[in-house]
Amino acid sequence: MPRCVRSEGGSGWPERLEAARMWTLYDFLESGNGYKVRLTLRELGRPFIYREVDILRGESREPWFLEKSLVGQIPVLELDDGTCLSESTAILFHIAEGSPLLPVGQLSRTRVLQWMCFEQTHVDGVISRARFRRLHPEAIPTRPEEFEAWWAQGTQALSVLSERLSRHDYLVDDQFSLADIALYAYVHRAGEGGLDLAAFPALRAWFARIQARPAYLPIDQTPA
Ligand SMILES: N[C@@H](CCC(=O)N[C@@H](CS)C(=O)NCC(=O)O)C(=O)O
Repeated sequence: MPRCVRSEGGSGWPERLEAARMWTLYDFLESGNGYKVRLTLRELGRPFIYREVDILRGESREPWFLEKSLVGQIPVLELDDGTCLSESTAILFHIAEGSPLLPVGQLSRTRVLQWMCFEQTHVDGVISRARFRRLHPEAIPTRPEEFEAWWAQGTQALSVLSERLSRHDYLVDDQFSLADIALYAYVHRAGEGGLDLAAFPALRAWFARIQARPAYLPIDQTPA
């Protein structure tokens, strides 16, 4: 696991002292993967330093950031001892241990992980990709048939989620958990990727339940 070199984020000693006490999240505001970590830290009531990394201009591939993330991707959570964690699923599991967001029962924990794996397979790289390419058409040229494939696969994923959420308030054990955070992050913005959420009232009701939580923070709002 890479250890972080504190070469960025302030040169004065008071800032370095502050950074030594606080966790730092390296993130990109519109990223759903980063947003999962932001929402989880808020739910846990854990203060953190938010550090924007401009992935559009390649900042995530600069040497200082590659010391924190071997693959050059956000999110990265730098712990107070300099340890850097990558991959949103792993970060969420690490920080939520012992909290109500991660159930203790073996089967319930496995169900949480199951939904998070579902997200990485059927939502991230599908809905997230359609969204990114629509929001930034200049970044990577996209053929119409690529969008068609993402919309078909993404709609299938929305149907699977909707089937569960038309019968239950939350994804696992009717309790809000990491699974809900992980899936909510990209699914509630699926419309930006060109997917139609109108046909999924159970998903929209689930969005409203999550948005009513006291710790909620919209994806486009920089953490204070
Ligand atoms: N599986 C990873 C995916 C991380 C990822 O795709 N990060 C994107 C932003 S959402 C990124 O950093 N892209 C910039 C790049 O690849 O250069 C996770 O869940 O954290």
